[in-house]
Amino acid sequence: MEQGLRRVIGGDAGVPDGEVAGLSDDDLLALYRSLVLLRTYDERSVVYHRQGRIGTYAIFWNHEAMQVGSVHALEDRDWIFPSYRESAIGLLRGIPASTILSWWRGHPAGWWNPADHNVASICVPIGTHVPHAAGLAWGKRLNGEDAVAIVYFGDGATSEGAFHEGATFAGVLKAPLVLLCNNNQWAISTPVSAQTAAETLADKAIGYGMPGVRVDGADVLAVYEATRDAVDRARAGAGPTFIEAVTYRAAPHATADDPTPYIDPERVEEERARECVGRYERYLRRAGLLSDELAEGIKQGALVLMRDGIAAAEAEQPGDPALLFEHAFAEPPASFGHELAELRRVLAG
Ligand SMILES: Cc1ncc(C[n+]2csc(CCOP(=O)(O)OP(=O)(O)O)c2C)c(N)n1
Ligand SMILES: [Mg+2]
Repeated sequence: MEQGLRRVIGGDAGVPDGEVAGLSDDDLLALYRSLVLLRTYDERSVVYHRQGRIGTYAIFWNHEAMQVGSVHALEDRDWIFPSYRESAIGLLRGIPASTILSWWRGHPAGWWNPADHNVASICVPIGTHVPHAAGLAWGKRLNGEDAVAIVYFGDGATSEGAFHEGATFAGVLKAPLVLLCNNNQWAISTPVSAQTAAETLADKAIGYGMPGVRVDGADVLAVYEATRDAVDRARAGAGPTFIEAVTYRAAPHATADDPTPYIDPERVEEERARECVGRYERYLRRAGLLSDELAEGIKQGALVLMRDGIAAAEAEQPGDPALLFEHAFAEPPASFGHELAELRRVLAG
């Protein structure tokens, strides 16, 4: 494991546990509930995929800590811009599991109004949501609101033009934005060493005139603390921060990927042994905050939520094909009329 990363959770090889000022015991347990919720969502989704109940799925196993730690550092008025790797992050804002499962089923019940939960649509094109998040953050500031935005993207996204444009824009305009890069070491089969010649991704921040912070992305408390600092800074008008959460993708890129030709199985095993949910669970047990009974109850609750979620998603009636044509244009082009009629004719035939 790399040295020089911001960390709070100890426990390995005699490293003492730290603490985060301002977090109560209830807050610490809330972080655990969120971790278990996301872990359960992810593990069940892989099963649902194998059973043919959802489509191709982007696994986020071992990335739960960077998602949970950062979301817990936000206020509800702050906006979240997820990539496909954070597809279920809206669960932490109250979006039902059935909605997100419907998204992976390609069903319109999986679309939500971003303004309902301040969670933008899941972004599949790499990095294109970085300028969107920068623009929204800047707009909030222009409106005199004190909301901030956070945008999630991967190590591979830092090579994209859209990332550069969004980061430049946010830096110059001092937009209240947190750029949270999940450096999981891989962009499908491209290792981060082929992605950049920079020593760290956080080093890129200096070129955009913003602080760059490196944190252990499998340490939920360290991510929380680093994000809270960045959010405070953004809210105070001091501008954006780039956070590099150093993680490891201990699962395939997605259910459609076979990583065996390019991955080092020993490294994967090592990373699986120190995965982020178990690390935090042991931290809470050392602190005397988590009993077997409480942990079991939280896990069972998450499983029930998933079972109900997939049942509700599967109970949806087929979507109206007209929805394909809605929401894209404020003033739809005239051609949509006959194109929809043609689609209905094809589907009926
Ligand atoms: C603009 C664009 N180019 C290419 C792709 C194909 N693609 C899907 S995932 C991926 C790798 C992205 O890696 P990274 O940014 O590190 O994110 P991770 O998948 O590791 O979370 C690529 C190239 C895409 N979705 N969008
Ligand atoms: Mg990556």
